[in-house]
Amino acid sequence: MPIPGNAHTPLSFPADFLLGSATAAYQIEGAATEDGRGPSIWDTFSHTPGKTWNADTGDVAADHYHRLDDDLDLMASLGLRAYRFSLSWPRIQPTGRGPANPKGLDFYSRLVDGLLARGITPVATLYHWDLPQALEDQGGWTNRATALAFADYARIVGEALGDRVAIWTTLNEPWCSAYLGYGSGAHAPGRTDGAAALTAVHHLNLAHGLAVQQLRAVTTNSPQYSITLNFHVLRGHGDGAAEAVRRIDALANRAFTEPLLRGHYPKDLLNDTASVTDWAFVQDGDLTDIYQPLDLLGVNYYATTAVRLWDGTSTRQNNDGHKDMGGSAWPGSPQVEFLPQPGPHTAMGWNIDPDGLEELLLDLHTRYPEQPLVITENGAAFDDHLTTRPDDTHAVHDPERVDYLHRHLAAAHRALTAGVDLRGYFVWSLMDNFEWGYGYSKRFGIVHVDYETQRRTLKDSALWFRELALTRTLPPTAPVSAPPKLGASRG
Ligand code: GCO
Repeated sequence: MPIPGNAHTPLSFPADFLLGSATAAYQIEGAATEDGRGPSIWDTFSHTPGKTWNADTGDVAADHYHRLDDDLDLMASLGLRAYRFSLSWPRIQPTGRGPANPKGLDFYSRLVDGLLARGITPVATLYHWDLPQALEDQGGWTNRATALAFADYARIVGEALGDRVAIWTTLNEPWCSAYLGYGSGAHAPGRTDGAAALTAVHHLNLAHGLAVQQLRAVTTNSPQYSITLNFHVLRGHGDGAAEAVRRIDALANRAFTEPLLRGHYPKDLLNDTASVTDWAFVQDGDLTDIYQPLDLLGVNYYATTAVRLWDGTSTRQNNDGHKDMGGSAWPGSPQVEFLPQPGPHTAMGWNIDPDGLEELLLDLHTRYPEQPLVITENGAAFDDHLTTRPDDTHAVHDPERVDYLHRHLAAAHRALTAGVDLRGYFVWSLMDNFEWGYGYSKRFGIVHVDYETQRRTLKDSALWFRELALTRTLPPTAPVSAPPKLGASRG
């Protein structure tokens, strides 16, 4: 049988389907103390010994802040139709409150103008985890005031860019901000308190709802509004499989989708977590604020998660795909354990399961049939090797990444064909970057970054993605070996 999408059965995406790439401010920008930027929780965390691989920080990262024009040209050379980036809150409000820093806003204004000048649709995320440290010092996402401050920040950004940004995303993966940041301790600010994590869940949901309202009030170009969630696609094992799946689905998925898209918290979530918190932080009117119509729901997908009910005697397994920093990302559900999964795996140790993406899209379409979806992240880290050609140009042959992307795009296409209202696909990531707790040890880019020289080199996956973006048809998976016509290696 031919592989779907090969030369025999080309798979085409609709003319208005957004094919782009994604990044996040702290992961690529660098310039951490320049032009008035204040410290974020990720500056503090990464500078704390033992928190990141090799004590890596985002101080320089991919130096995107200083290489904006070259990076914009790079995107154009890849034929990208859309670019998903995030804004650094502490670049715009150094302490998370007060007047805007004009230099911070100016950077993003130039970015948006540069995208539009190259025919690339700007997709802006307000928050990809870099909370101003000054707000964390007052409790961070456990403090309701942070949600109100976020609404002010949204208004400032909306007033500055609300005539040009096409798609606004309030938050990226609030699951990570809440449960990894305040529960497991794997992410900044590194707290390990289950009640704090659930409090953060609610304040993040509230921040989203308030921000959408602020953006709506000030934007002038009829943009689309969205939030991006990292869904857990669950595989249940053993006798209590259904119960294990239900509990983790409530904490990881429905704790966000139900308030955002249905205006209430799931009853089973409140019951499961009753020994941890009474949810008194949910105030009258909050759910009305949170429940805002969304034009798009952003879906991030990398791998599946395997769970079963722990028998209480053997050593509890904790293979949930994130660094173990002592705390639990699963408040109220210590009876669920996370199992290792069969390969193949990426360099993150995450299993490769494209069917999980198709299932997720179909499941969301069934649960929320009115809701258009967009894949805002999908991609893979592999151990890439830079090779030098005889003519001194460089290449990275990454057939595993091409294969990963191909299979996931084919899965997305199957969902589209089955009737899912899927509007686009953004590969994570445009370029190698600071992979949070893993520092620079994991490379997710379709463009290779040499961190010594900041030279950019298109990997074979970038050339493959360019063909996809230009033709809107899945190209064959065979590794691209011919030297690229444009920008193979950028200094
Ligand atoms: C996330 C974030 C990205 C990551 C990527 C790979 O999903 O964790 O949005 O910032 O870098 O997902 O882990």
